Amino acid sequence: MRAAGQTGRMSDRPTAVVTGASSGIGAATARALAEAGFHVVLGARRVDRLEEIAGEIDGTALRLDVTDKASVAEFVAGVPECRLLVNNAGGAKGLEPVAEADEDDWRWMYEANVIGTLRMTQGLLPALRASGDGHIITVTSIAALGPYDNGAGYTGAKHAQAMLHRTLRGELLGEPIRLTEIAPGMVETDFSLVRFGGDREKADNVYKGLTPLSADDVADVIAFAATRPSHVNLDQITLMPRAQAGPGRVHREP
Ligand code: 8X3
Repeated sequence: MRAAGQTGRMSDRPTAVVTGASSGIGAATARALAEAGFHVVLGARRVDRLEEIAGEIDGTALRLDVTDKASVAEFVAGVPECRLLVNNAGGAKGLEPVAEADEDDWRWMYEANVIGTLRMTQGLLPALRASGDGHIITVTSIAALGPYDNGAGYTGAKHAQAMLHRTLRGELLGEPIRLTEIAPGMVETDFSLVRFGGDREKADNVYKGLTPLSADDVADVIAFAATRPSHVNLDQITLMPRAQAGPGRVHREP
């Protein structure tokens, strides 16, 4: 991999910001990027978890709630330099048909996935520009590629997040900023536990009878995209377990 070397004020290493870094794909990405030579600024609400990971990888832990405008402003003020932004924070709540969908769940999904990505991107764009070699990686989902039954709140939010990200590819053309969308399928993290409001059995059933992706599998791909030469833009990467052919299309061993 290309060594990610450039001098910055926060560290001798280039700075990467990872949102939602206290667990799952975010935590694994923070570790993988540190391994690739970045100084990682980890953002999430659970600061104790962040500090643990930051301690392991010589990174920086900063409290961040992407659904709160003031929290994002405070976070951004603590990041004077940034070469890479990984928009990872977000998630799903609920899995109901539209007829029964919960308005508060939908509101949260739009706030976390869409407005959160908008705020982080707006906040760090000046620093990404100033780096002279910026990169925005947004973790969307296969839910950003088409609809699936009972998923309209999440697929709608992920489509909107993806449109924000993909629109930037054109708007920033000519500037030294790359854009990569990562669209994972089934990844075994807290994702389903959050989606089902803490129902462990329901969450475990999602991954039963197949080998899902791990957070590390996704983090590997993110680190790969981040360490290509500056003129190489990986626009969109979709990754799923071998046993998955699309949303809800899986092969399970008995
Ligand atoms: C998670 C993948 O298929 O549950 O983003 O929507 S899926």
